[in-house]
Amino acid sequence: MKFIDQVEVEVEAGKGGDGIVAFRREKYVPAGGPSGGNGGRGGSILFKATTKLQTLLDFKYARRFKADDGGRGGPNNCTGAAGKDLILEIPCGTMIYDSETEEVIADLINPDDTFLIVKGGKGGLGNQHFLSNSNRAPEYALPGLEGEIKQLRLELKLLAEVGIIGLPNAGKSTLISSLSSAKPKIADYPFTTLIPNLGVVRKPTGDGTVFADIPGLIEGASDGIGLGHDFLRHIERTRVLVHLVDVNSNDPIHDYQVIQAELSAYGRGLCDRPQIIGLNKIDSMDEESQQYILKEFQGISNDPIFLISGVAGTGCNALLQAVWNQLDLMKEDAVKEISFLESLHS
Ligand SMILES: Nc1nc2c(ncn2[C@@H]2O[C@H](COP(=O)(O)OP(=O)(O)OP(=O)(O)O)[C@@H](O)[C@H]2O)c(=O)[nH]1
Ligand SMILES: [Mg+2]
Repeated sequence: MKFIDQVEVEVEAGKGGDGIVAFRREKYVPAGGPSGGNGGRGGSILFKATTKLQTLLDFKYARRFKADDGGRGGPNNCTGAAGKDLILEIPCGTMIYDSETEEVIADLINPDDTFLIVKGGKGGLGNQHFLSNSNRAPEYALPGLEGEIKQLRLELKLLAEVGIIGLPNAGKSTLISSLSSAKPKIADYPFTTLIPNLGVVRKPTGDGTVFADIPGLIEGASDGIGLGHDFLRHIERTRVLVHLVDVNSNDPIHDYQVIQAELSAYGRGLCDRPQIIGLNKIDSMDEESQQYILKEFQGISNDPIFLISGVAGTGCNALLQAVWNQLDLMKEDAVKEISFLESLHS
């Protein structure tokens, strides 16, 4: 269901104001010259990307947008007021298509990226403009031009629905390569992966879901250490997080908490993203220690927790099933939210 990730809208810029015909009226001047002012230009419509929005839900009900028309010209050569521009905010990562030709018009990725989509019509010229030696009293003025109109399709592109996070070396790249056909570099040192790897993981129903192996999360990432902000921004565009912890580390609970602290320091709802915890690399641990560490994590988190081995594939199906359940749950919530809003509008 693509209710909130895709919408059709119509945008119409304002019409330019008409120019007018007027003549100066002054005391003791029997026939003043032409003084009709030009019309003001119509307002344009711009899109602006913002991190405040995560979905296109706001466009579900308001589908037609029109900027203000320009004002008519006035006497005494006064130009009409310009129509106010209309700025429509959209979530970062929204692509704008022309719905008739399917051409991509713009792709607004970064916060504050702005794009002028339809331009306001020019104001018409007033009669003062047509004064010439052969015509001292022009009796005509031009109307303002119509504003542009476009039919658009907005589509929000998530980087990935599922983000795999964890400290360097937790086994993120190994997991994505075992779940999908992505083949990232894997090595036993931190920062092997420098940019997110994407991989498509198939659900039992056959649909593909994009997973991202998100590297570089370390203590201080939210303060911009390393490429911290870039990585955290990528996480912003995911719906569910798989949080991997290396069970062989000196202090797995501390590792987990470092990442949680970064998510919460970054803000923007990252620490509220549903998480599924994968206690990874259990192939190198005996059963008793596995149960011990599982209990420890159950003591500090209410999220679903799985003992897994990305290398051997142990526990991965159960973890994936939890991911699918979570995504289904979120879709159901989105559908409910929309039916609720629809009931308010009907
Ligand atoms: N025993 C064991 N080792 C694993 C497992 N998964 C990954 N490793 C090893 O852990 C090391 C790090 O794995 P990566 O997949 O590169 O880890 P990463 O989280 O992508 O690391 P960065 O890209 O540096 O952030 C490699 O030596 C892997 O072979 C596992 O399930 N079991
Ligand atoms: Mg990696």
